[in-house]
Amino acid sequence: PIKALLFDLDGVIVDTAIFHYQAWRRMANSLGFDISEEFNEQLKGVSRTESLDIILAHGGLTLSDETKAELAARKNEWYLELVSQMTPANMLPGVTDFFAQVKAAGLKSALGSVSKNARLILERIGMLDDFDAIIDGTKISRGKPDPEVFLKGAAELGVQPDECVVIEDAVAGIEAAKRGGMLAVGIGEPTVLTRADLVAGSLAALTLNQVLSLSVM
Ligand code: B16
Ligand code: MG
Repeated sequence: PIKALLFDLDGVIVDTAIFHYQAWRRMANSLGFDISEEFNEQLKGVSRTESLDIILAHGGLTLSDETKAELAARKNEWYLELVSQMTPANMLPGVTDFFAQVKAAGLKSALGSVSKNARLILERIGMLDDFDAIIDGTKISRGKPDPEVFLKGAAELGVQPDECVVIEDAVAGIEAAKRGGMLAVGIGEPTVLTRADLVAGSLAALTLNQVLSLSVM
């Protein structure tokens, strides 16, 4: 039986991808090249340092570790300027209602995000107390598609991986769930999230019953 739901943050609960994109774009522009919104897709669910490597490769730049650390810090400052303006209005459609269903059903919930800013974002949108466990970028050493973030979530909740459903918008995140032996619900396009057990356009288009029926299929 399904005992717990593990939620990704960016793309499932809030749309911070647009802020990451704006901050990375500002950094790329400062180095003399540009990145498109389409290019930004591959950065979803990928850690800050890995994202920087992908962007620098795109711009054809090889930089020292010291310079890269400076760039990552500067990007994060620009990103946090945008995050500081967030309010509960930045929650994606359907989040509040879906969490009410999860609570009413007596299921556990955890956050599984590779972001080091996850707690700050949850605080901004008033959801810091809504999770039984929070696993973020400060608690893991490997980003998605490694299953570490979700396996730690299951362990902290005291449930087995096969009792968990991961809700994710990124290809890397669905892959992480599958490698961890968990069911996966994709938020996005079925043509993109091909490995998900079920795909919905948003949490507003998903019911808890649909998720729970995955375990008897
Ligand atoms: P930070 P998630 C991920 O969050 C984002 O999707 C990804 O674009 C970002 O680079 C990563 O967090 C690290 O974020 O720079 O704040 O530590 O989707 O796992 O919730
Ligand atoms: Mg995500």
